[in-house]
Amino acid sequence: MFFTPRLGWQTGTTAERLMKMAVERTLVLVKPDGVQRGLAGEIVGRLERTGLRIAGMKLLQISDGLAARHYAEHKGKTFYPGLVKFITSSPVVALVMEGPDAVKIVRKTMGPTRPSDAAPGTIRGDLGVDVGRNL
Ligand code: 3AN
Repeated sequence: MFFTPRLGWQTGTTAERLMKMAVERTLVLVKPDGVQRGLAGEIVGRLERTGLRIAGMKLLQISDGLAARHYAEHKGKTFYPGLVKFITSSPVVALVMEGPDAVKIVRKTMGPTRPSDAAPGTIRGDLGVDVGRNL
């Protein structure tokens, strides 16, 4: 027997397949624009309705140091200073979503980084404004 919130109790070969699937955890930040626009509940709700489990969640003021570590891969890019300034400008909602294939499921639910590339039905496709304010 194997349980996931997405699929419920599974037995037999399905359970064996699920047990072999890595249960992943992924960090999600609802950025300052999402919190200020009053969309935190909507975004968390959409992620929760995928069937993934909220393993942790808190309202967090990101420091310059934490922003630098989190966005280290973008250091040197033209948008980096603006990105750090924006992410540290007011609180974010930080959450950890957990479940089989959590990384892929969260990415699909959020949509691509650029809202103009994001399909309707995704968080960014429905609610995102531009790449610098993509929730
Ligand atoms: P995602 O948020 O989809 O995981 P990342 O990690 O590649 O995307 O980028 C982090 C953040 O950097 C994005 N959420 C976005 O706000 C900003 N960003 C990424 N690419 C650009 C860009 N070309 N111009 C401006 N901001 C960008």
